[in-house]
Amino acid sequence: MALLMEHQFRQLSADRQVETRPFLDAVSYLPLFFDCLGPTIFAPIKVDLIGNITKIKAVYDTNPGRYKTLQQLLEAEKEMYGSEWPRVGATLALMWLKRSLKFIQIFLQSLVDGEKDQSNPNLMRVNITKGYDVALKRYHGWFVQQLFKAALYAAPYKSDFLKAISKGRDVKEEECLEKIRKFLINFSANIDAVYDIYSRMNADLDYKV
Ligand code: 0SG
Repeated sequence: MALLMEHQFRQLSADRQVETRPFLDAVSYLPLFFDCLGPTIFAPIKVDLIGNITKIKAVYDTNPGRYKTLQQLLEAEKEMYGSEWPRVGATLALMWLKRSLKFIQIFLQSLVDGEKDQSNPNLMRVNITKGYDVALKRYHGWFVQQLFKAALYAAPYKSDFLKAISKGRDVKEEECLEKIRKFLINFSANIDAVYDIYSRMNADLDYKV
């Protein structure tokens, strides 16, 4: 759990604006999360996630003052790109990034809620599938959905996953789940706020890859 707790997301202020810089700092550690699921097989997912983060950061770095919050960044791109928007620039990258973050959120929430396959309680397929169904499935065509089903069998046991996110330390399951619960408070609030921006600005797209 050390992996997540050392890089907590910021608590949002009352206006629920997500500041771009701290958000990018916090998400930059999340690709490591996929190493804990399996460094080789999940490498393409990690690459996709790093690509999203790099693209958003590149836009932010051109004018940190103008893009102080994620909402300001989307508003600026909307004006800049006209009819091409929102399938362009950092807006597109953040649209996909938020889905990967939502996958992680729902998966971890399901783990801490104790959802499990009663006959195989050390497997995480129930939790991973819930994350996938909520966050990603509707944006994936038949082929990618089949890849997901196959990849599910390469997912680690829960005990090994919890050890990996605890940086190799042997921690008690309940202790680790309690830390995940704490991590999820700010993490979930940030993700919900990003989803709200896309919904308010009508910036989400429904196409499948
Ligand atoms: C889900 C399948 C898991 C299988 C894992 C095993 C093997 C890997 C095979 C590769 C498949 C990886 C899945 C990646 C899919 C990507 O196509 C999609 C869409 O990606 C976006 O496409 C990019 O992220 C965008 O990048 S951007 O920053 O430049 O804007 C952009 O390129 C966009 C295309 O836009 S368009 O040009 O069409 O307008 N990515 C995802 O779906 C996110 C994947 C996260 C998966 C996490 C969950 C998996 C957990 C599995 C655990 C068993």
